[in-house]
Amino acid sequence: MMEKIKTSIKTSKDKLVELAFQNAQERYQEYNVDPLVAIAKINNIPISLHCWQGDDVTGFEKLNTCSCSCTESINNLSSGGIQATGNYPGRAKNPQELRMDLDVAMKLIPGKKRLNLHAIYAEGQKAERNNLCPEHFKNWVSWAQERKIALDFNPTFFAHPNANSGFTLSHHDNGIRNFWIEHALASRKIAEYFGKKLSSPSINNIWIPDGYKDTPVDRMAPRARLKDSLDLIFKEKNNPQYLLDAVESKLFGIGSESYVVGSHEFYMGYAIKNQLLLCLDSGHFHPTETVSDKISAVLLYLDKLLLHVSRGVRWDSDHVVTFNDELQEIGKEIVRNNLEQRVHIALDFFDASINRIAAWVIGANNMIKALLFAALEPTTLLKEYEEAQDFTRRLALIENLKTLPFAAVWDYYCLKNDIPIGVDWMESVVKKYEEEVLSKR
Ligand code: RNT
Ligand code: ZN
Repeated sequence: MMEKIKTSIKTSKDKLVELAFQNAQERYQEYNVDPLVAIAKINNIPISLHCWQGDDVTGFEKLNTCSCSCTESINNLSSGGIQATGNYPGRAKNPQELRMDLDVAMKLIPGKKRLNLHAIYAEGQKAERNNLCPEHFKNWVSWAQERKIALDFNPTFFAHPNANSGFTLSHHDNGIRNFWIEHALASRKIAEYFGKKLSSPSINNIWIPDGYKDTPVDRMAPRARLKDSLDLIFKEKNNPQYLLDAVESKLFGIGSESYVVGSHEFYMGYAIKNQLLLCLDSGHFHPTETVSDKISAVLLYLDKLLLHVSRGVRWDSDHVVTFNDELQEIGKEIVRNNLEQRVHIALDFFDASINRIAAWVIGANNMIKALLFAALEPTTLLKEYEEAQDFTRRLALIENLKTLPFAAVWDYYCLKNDIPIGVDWMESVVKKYEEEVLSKR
């Protein structure tokens, strides 16, 4: 009986969604915009989901089998200036749990998805980070193959004794620096293996925490060492069919407030000189600077970009991305300029104060909403106004677009992908899973 009632409620809601969509189609038609075309366009733009939201960037190194006790307590060491705050119950504590959680989240996110891994998510025989190999990620590859998704990768330059000083690739000690160079080289091999196995180039993104808490005397030497390290790491050219290399800058971190070796200027110069991907993280700039404004500038000099879509609140706090102005502007920059092949979208946030699966779903769906919202824009008309210097019409139309029935198009997109409408997924999927699985961990 209960089931029957639920089904009929669902059906009437489906009907409402269909009706609202028909109405939306007519409203957007006024501006020569076809919502079905918009949906088809954004449905093919991949979003790389970051595995680290599921376990607060902890990784599984300490679970891996070891014959000695060398790096037993590798986790909980200095986290390199990034921090997941909160203690919501149910964190994934092993690869099986993380993959299960990802499966739940991914069913609630429409469109094309990838998964972004970090080196600390290796499985099997314990290996130092400089000795990691594709074998350590074979379970992730099988998982990805079954789901027909591709994988991206990141070497992990934090939460390790060799990163305790706060320096890695720019370390003054050659032994430590070499360890991290070898780790980066091993990571490129792993990403290349992903690319080959999954028939889609894998992006290997380098972010290091290196920097000083207080004002340094020598700003030049660590940057010169970082440049040398990168030259060695990228000496062997990538085959872009399998591997794409990215470098990620940052303004400051916890413990590197005064000086960051890999600053924006450093990596911008390095990426352009060596034609790598530049990774722009939306939490890594001064709060009044926006990544959306940087895309068109950087892409005049580089073929491709990587985005780490995040939300800084006062600092690089990695909050779940919301459907705010900046996210919408990022979506518009990509869609308006047809940059979906040149801008790779990856997410980067970690909130441990809310249900982690909901965090993935809310953040990823907001990113997709931003793309859909952009795809529903009558860009040609707006450009005409702009070229005619009719800024009055431009502003009026941009503001009007904000209250067109966008939600009806989003709901319809979800309906067609079997995703519960609105926040219906919260009770029917996420809270149910929390009760049955997460709360028992
Ligand atoms: C840190 C960088 C980096 C990390 C991930 C976990 O500030 O944003 O991308 O968040 O590698
Ligand atoms: Zn990032």
